[in-house]
Amino acid sequence: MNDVTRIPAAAPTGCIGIVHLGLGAFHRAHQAVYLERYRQRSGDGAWGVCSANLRGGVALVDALRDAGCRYHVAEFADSDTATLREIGVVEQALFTGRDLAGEWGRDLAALLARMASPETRIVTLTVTEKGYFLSPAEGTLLRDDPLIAHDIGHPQAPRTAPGILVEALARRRSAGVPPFTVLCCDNMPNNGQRTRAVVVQLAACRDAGLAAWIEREVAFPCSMVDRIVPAMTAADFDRLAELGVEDPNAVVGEAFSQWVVEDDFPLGRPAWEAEGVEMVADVAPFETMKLRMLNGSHSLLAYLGALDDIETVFDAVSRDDLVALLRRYMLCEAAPTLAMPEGTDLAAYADSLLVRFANDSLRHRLQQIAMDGSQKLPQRWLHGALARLEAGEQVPCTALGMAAWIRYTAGSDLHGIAHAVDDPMAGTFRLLHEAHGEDVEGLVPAFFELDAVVPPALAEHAGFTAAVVAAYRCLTTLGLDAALAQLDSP
Ligand code: NAI
Ligand code: CS2
Repeated sequence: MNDVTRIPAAAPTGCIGIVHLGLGAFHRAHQAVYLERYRQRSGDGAWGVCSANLRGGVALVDALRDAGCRYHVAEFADSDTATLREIGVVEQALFTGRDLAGEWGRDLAALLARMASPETRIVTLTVTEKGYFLSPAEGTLLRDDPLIAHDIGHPQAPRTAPGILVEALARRRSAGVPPFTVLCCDNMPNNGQRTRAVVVQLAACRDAGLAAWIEREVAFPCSMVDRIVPAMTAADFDRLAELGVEDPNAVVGEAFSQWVVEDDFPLGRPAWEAEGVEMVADVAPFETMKLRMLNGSHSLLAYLGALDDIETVFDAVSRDDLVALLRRYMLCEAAPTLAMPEGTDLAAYADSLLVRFANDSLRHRLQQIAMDGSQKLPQRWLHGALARLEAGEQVPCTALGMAAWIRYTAGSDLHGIAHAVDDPMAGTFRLLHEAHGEDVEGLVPAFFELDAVVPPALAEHAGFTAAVVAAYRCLTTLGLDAALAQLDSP
């Protein structure tokens, strides 16, 4: 490592203007970094963060507390150039999930009190796509989910992110405190609107007046978030130790970072613009571009690569045939579905993504990206594929991706090596594979009947179903190389 820049944290202020739900790697490497840079540049100490884990991660919360809530972010431009940034803007860390003894809500009272306080003006979230308990295709609340059912029955002791938002807003309404702004930072289309929808639907299960108040009074701006932040590996911690950073709470990310936010903060916000945050009136074009081109490419690599024993994004884009697939998918199947501002160069954006994917300092495991496909694929592939098909075009790359995803959910790769299927619908997938076995003509349509994932209009497109069946057969009988080669001579 030839070029290392070290930046210490600004002094803590004890002022907490923001509560964050989902103290994961991305929050620590993205929103918290912008806030730390803002605090250091502006001297404005009002926007400290109280971060909470609602599900898992109690060890991280406690380790962060032991470290005075300070941790490090290593930003790698490449394997020779890094910025080591100490983060102090997280002023409090809480845990409200189920602990090792099976008890829920250790710090729930503290979190709800913090969110009900007039000092809290913004609540941000990175709880993963599944943390909103929405049907991925329709965006409707999953009322039958056991945790949502619990929160409907016990609204003052919520266990889900939507439940916590509703209870905190209810307390503010009762106390005459104006509502905080809710800023979703998860990879979902129209993420602010989808968060609003689930919060209002859940509130309506409790009190129609509260639901109407939330609908009328609470701002849910959308945002597009982008920084590749892989889950830490032992090799990452070793590399940081070589740089003199012994920190169990550290995270590693690429140097690139982008945040595009709808400017709708009735109680105010940090002047993020100085840190490069783009404040806009409408995030949708940026969000759709990123979800379909970056995340759609990631998911293609995840399922095709995982089936052929490829471990990381870097390993995958070391193969010319997979780079060719991504380029074709981005330019021929994703880009034509985007409505971008005049002058947007999508070919250049695609090239920039391929450069980022080839960052040799990140070990971004394909298995991590493959997680929660049922929650990701509608916005990454399926909405765009439907648009292309309705325009009379074909989507062979997406068809191959869908074939790979369906095969991936069987729980083994093409060489018979087992892998975990980490997805809220994993049980459903297992039943479908058991029911259909090698009968591809039955298996693919059965997956297409999962209307929580596959829009019915797409499932009814016989040409697409046939293309996925053919791709599945080729992939499973001839392997990845042949399936990729087949794309050019369907
Ligand atoms: P992570 O695994 O480090 O953290 C996941 C967080 O989500 C944890 O705080 C966990 O407690 C919480 N969570 C998971 N399921 C939940 C549930 N059902 N209810 C409440 N909380 C739940 O993952 P990471 O890297 O922080 O990513 C989190 C999200 O951030 C992603 O799902 C994505 O939406 C977004 N994101 C991630 C990027 C990355 O490169 N890691 C980049 C852009 C966005
Ligand atoms: C990845 C994203 O895990 C995944 O699904 O595709 O977390 C990706 O790293 C980010 O969206 C990049 O901004």
